[in-house]
Amino acid sequence: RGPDQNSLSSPIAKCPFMSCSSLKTLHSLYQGSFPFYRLPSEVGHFSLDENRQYHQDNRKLRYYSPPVGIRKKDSPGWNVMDGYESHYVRRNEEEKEGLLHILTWLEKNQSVLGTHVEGGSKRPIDRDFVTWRGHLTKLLCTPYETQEGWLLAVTLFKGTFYISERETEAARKKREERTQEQERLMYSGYKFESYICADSPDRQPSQSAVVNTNEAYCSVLLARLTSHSLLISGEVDCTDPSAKSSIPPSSYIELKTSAQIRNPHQQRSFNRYKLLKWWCQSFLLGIPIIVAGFRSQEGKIVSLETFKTSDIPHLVRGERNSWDPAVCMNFCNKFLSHIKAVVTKDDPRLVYLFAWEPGSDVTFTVHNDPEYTILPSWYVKAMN
Ligand code: 0WD
Ligand code: CA
Repeated sequence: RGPDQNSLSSPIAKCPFMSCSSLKTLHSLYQGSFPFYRLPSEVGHFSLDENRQYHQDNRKLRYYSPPVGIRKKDSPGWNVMDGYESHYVRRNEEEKEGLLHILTWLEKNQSVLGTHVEGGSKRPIDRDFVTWRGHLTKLLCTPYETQEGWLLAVTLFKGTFYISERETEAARKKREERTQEQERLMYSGYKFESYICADSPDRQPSQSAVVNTNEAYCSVLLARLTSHSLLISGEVDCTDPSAKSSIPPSSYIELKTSAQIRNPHQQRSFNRYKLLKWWCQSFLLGIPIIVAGFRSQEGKIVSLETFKTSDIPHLVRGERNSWDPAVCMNFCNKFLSHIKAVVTKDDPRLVYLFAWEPGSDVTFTVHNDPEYTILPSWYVKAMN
């Protein structure tokens, strides 16, 4: 079988120095001081309703409403399996939305982000990178990840790099072969949110409402990592009406569930794997607080714990086999520079597909097959 007629061979792959086409991920290579990261500022938001329809408002923002009088480590006893059979509407995971909702927001908010011509360049979206926060979380975790690889598709269009994840074969297989037990665990995370969040600041959480994973509130933020300007969007669980600052993202709270920790081994594993992901995810958006519900084997929340995102690196520092937030950010910084070096053709139909598997370097291939396209034609038209 001959080579794929629709795939272009990459000019960089012909480079005599093979190292210039791949990027190493070994964590020891990224030690050093913490790179400059400008705390994100919110420029907008949107909501996805129960039918996954986009709305240019905050109708799906929820309000943090913990049980009154509950003290640290109290046991609320919530049954997070309640309603799994009867009150659960699941998003269709076969439908790959890619950057759809971010692009919709960009199309409706061009005026917020257009180039100031005196700056020289004329970009319709005056940012270097546009992506989901979840994609950056994966990048930040890469130097410490030993299980799951990733595929990130990148297109350079009118001076902005768009990064969109593609599901790997392994991830698809894992999703299709999820056990009932895993499905129930996923549900429990959403159910936990419904016990602690209200739909409006003057109401109480509803314990009997349907859990519908189509619904989401997403914040859109501007951030900067060294020389890379970013536009990131991420799903936000709730806002705290009693927060000291009502200005997002500092009023936002991330909610998490995790298995109850019963021994030092479980504590080490929690610090090494869970806290790494939790920190990366919330740090990227500037979310200051993570509220965790720990569940028993019977599916009850047995304790609540509040983490300050900025404290997490101190909690894990000095532990054997620990992780270092500077390594995460330095790797991400280098990867974004690598994209700028590799993705040089400004063409909305061209996709540079970066692939990584644990134990290997990041490599890439170039594609112009429509099957790979990440920017829909309506978006390209709107920006032209
Ligand atoms: O198309 C894709 N491959 C992806 C789409 C991958 C990642 C995200 N998304 C979309 C989702 O549809 C979701 O609306 O982006 C939105 C969330 O973006 P994000 O904030 O960048 O994603 P992430 O940080 O990975 O996840 C935040 C929350 C999760 O909370 P927990 O506490 O479990 O981390 O978004 C939810 C989930 O509640 N979430 C999703 N919801 C529906 N479909 C998905 C998904 N694929 N991924 C995460
Ligand atoms: Ca969450």
